[in-house]
Amino acid sequence: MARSTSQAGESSRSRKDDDSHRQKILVLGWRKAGKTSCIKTVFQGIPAKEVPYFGVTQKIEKINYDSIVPIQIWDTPSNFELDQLEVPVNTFSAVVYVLDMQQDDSYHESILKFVHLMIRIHLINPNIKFHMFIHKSEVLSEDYRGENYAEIQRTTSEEIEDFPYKSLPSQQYSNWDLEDQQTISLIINNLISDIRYSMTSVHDVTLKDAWSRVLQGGMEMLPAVESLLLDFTSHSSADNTFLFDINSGVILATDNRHRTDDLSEQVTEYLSSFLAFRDLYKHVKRLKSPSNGEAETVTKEETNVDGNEGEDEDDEDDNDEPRGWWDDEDPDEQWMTQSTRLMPNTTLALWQFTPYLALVVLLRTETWQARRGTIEYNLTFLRQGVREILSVV
Ligand SMILES: Nc1nc2c(ncn2[C@@H]2O[C@H](COP(=O)(O)OP(=O)(O)O)[C@@H](O)[C@H]2O)c(=O)[nH]1
Ligand SMILES: [Mg+2]
Repeated sequence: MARSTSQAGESSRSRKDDDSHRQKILVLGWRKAGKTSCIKTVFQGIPAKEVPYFGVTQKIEKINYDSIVPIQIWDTPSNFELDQLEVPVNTFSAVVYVLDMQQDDSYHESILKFVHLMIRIHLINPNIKFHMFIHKSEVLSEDYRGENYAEIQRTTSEEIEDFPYKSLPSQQYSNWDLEDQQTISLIINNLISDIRYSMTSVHDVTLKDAWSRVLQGGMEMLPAVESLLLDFTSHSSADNTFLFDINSGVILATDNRHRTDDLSEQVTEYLSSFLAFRDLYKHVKRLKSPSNGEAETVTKEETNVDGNEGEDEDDEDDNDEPRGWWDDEDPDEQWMTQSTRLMPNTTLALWQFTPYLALVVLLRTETWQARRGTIEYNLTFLRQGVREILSVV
C-alpha cells in the first residue's frame, strides 16, 4: 500500500506539485549499506525479500510520503558528496546515515565520513537532526551485535571529539568562532548528544521504530498529540495508546506512559500482522476525491463498530479553507475497528482513525469488556482533538 510518488499530494490541489511543504530527509551512507532498502521497505511497502534485487541507486531519488507530516526522503547514490546536492543543505530537517554493521573492516572509514558530513551540516544549520541506522543487525549474533553497536557509538563520539575544527575554512562558517575552545566544546557536546542511534534490520520491526524516531523528531505538534493521547488513555482506563501511520506501520505518537522499546516493537509487530490480513475482511469504498494522494480507497469494516464517529457537525465546506481528509468523510460511515485478546488479561483494540492513521489501545480485558462504550465515546473527542491539531498545521 505504498503511496505513490507522483500522486502524493495534499488536501489543496495547488500544493500538489510543490515540494516546499514537505519535510526533507537526506539519507546518506556507504555503498550497499542498505539505504534504499531502509526507505523502500517501509515507505513503499516493498517486501524485505525483494531487497537483494534492488539495483544500485544511480542518482538521487526523492520519495514522497504523506503522513501526519508530509515528507520527502532523498535516497542518494554511492560516492555521493554534499556538493552534489542541487539544493542548500539547509533545506533538510534531518539526516539519516545508514551504516552496515557487519562490515567491521570498513565501518571505521564510514564513521569518519559520517562525522565529517555531520560537522559540516551542523555548522551550516544546527537544527538539522542526525540519526544513525546501524543496519543489518539480524546478521550478527546477539553478543556480537551489542558489542558492535556500542563500539560504533564510542568511535563516533571519539571522532567528533578529535576532529580538527580549527582546520575548517573559517570564511565558510563565519557564524562560528572556530578558534575559540569553548565554542568547539559546545559543538562537540551538541553533536554527541544529538545523534540518535538505532539498530535496524529490514527483517524485523526495528527499522520501523527507527523511522518512528525520525518522523517524531520532525513533528512540531508531537507534544500536543501526546498529551491528547495521554488524556484519552487515562480517561479510558487504558494502559497505552499508540497513533500509527497505517501504510508504513510507523508509530507517530504514543502517550509515553510506562512505554518501553519492547512494548513499541510488540505493538508495531501486532499492527503489521493485523494489517497483513486486512484485505480479507475489508470492503473497500472509493472516495469521491482522495484527500491525501494515497490510494483512492479507505478500508472500512462492516462489523464490530458502534458507529459513533460521526461528529462532523461543524461543516467546513462553507469556507475557503483547504480541504482536509475529514471533508471527504461520510459521517455515517463506520470506521474499521478490531480487537484482539492477547492474553487472558490483555486486549489490544484498533481503530482506523483517519484514512491514514490508526489508533491502537492496549488495555485490560475486563476494562475493555466493561467500558467499551465509554472508550469509543472518548475516541470521538480524541479524533476531534487530533483533527484540530492537524488542521492548524
Ligand atoms: N542481511 C541484511 N541485508 C540487507 C538489509 N538491508 C539491505 N540489505 C542488503 O544490502 C544490500 C544493499 O542494499 P541497498 O539498499 O541497495 O543499499 P544502498 O546501496 O545503500 O542503497 C542488498 O543486497 C540488500 O539485500 C538488512 O537489513 N539485512
Ligand atoms: Mg541505493
